[in-house]
Amino acid sequence: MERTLTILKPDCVRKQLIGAVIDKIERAGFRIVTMKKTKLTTETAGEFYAVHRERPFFGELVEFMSSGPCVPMILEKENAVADFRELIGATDPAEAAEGTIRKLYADSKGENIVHGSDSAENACNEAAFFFSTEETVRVDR
Ligand code: 3AN
Repeated sequence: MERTLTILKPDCVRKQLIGAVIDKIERAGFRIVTMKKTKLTTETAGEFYAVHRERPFFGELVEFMSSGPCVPMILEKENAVADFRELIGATDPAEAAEGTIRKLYADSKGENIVHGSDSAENACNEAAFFFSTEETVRVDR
């Protein structure tokens, strides 16, 4: 079993698509290990996306990610990282495959509904960013 970290981004929450997106996620065979609704500040959003600090869209990304509540979740499934990225589709919804979450619901590269970790190692670090070890372990007992 592998874990990945997703965030239902502020556009997903604003459009009242939390349920629709979770439905897609569960139907695709992912188990929700833990989840919560929270709100990033510009500081915490900047920390989460620190690898993109030098990119031209960093400011826009931080503004957007702190613009409203979001829903981070840890998901579990065999091959979770790669399978989840397939389920959400390309970063740019215009390039995302038919039936993917971003193709269905996203407006742009910036406002693209969901985040998905790009490696198992990053998934682990990103999970620790939002959830305590206690939270990720106790729910399974
Ligand atoms: P992904 O989330 O598909 O792994 P990355 O890692 O290339 O995409 O980008 C990280 C985040 O930065 C994306 N989720 C997206 O919201 C944002 N982003 C990427 N490219 C752009 C862009 N050209 N303009 C605005 N935001 C962008």
